[in-house]
Amino acid sequence: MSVENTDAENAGAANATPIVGLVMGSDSDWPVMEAAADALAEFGIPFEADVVSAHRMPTEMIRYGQNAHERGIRVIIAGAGGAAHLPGMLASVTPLPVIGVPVPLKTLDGMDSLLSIVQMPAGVPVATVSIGGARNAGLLAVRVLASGTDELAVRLRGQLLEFAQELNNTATEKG
Ligand code: RP5
Repeated sequence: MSVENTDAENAGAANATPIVGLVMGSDSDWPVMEAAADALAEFGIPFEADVVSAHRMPTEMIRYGQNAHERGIRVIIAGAGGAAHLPGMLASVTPLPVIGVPVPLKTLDGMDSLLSIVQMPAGVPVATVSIGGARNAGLLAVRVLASGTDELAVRLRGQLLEFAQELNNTATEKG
């Protein structure tokens, strides 16, 4: 199931094969996860956005994790709230790097989501960003893709350096 979106999705990368899988437990996670989509779009990264609930559609979720790399996906960003097992479950069946986004719900301010995602046992790594930190998840995915020496990596490294410079300039202006 695709998330109904967005101006951001695949901006600058229309019709390209997705290389980032952006998934979430529910379409109610989209207002938080959209920031990851925006970051990917800023760097022209082709991505797909889907709802792949670990407990409502476990078979599809496992299939997604098992097949993603064969479809050309290179990084998975997974967001979920509450008992947020989606990132860890995906990490258990994929060889790809998984970046987990704890989505804050009304109760517990997202602490439940954070602890569910961050406390993975050794051997099943999930790179966890802050509560609601979807933008950093998108930027971290860009950095993963910017490693190596292929054309994409070189282009992304150049963009990341410009991006860092802009951040520094903004910080200097603010004093
Ligand atoms: C989690 O339950 C989802 O990731 C979402 O954060 C939360 C609530 O889902 P809905 O009841 O809004 O579909 O699995």
